[in-house]
Amino acid sequence: MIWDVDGTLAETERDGHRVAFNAAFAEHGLPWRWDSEHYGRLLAVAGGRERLLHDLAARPDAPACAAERERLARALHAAKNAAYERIVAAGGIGLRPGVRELMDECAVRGVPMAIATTTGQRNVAALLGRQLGGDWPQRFACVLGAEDAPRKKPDPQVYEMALARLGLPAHETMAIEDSPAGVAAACAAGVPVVVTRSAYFAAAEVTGARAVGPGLHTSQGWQPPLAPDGGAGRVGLDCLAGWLAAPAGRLGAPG
Ligand code: XBP
Ligand code: MG
Repeated sequence: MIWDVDGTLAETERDGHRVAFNAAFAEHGLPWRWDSEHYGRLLAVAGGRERLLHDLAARPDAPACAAERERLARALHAAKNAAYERIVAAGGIGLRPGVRELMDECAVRGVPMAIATTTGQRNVAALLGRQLGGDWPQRFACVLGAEDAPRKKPDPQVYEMALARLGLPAHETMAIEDSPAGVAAACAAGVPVVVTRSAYFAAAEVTGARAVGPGLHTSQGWQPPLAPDGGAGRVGLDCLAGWLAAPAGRLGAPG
């Protein structure tokens, strides 16, 4: 089971990374603030530093020189990550409903888990340490982030590395993702993927996912519809296995 982080394990973007970017701008005495809508548009660019550079390139009051923008983006990104760690360490962002239950089920049934994310290791550790406890790394066979896979999603690098570390062929794994870039990355590595829609990608077109739905906590609103699950009322390993047995499709509309 290969987990994406931002948007999938937790709704980290709007109330975490975005707020932290704004704190970094303020710390640097910059007047810029990203509102929720603007940040939603910027999420088309994967990677916080890359996102920042993309925004700076369009700002008339940002440094005109590309090397200077690079320097500024590095400093702001470091300040953003420090602010993000503070937000999640304070418990400001919980796991999405159903995530913990599926992780626990994986543990009970001996299904190895991996993390494959575009964000950095420290951000993952801050979130999961707070939400799962200090022994959280023991739950995962590998945790791969920006430092391990510098080519960001939709590049399949992080998924290819996860397969190598798990020592499994792609068809024996699956990914849980929330964004079109994440789905594209998993698909390009041959990893079957199920989408739990996050706030920012609630209506995004998703191509190649085995199933798309509102979250792991519910058996309602999934496309294709959930097979009877014995009354658990959530998405468990048996439901996921049923979807994986079906061919990939084009599941665009929100379920
Ligand atoms: C989502 C991203 C990340 C985060 C910010 O990653 O694109 O860039 O928005 O984190 P995923 P950084 O969905 O793959 O977990 O600033 O550390 O990049
Ligand atoms: Mg994501």
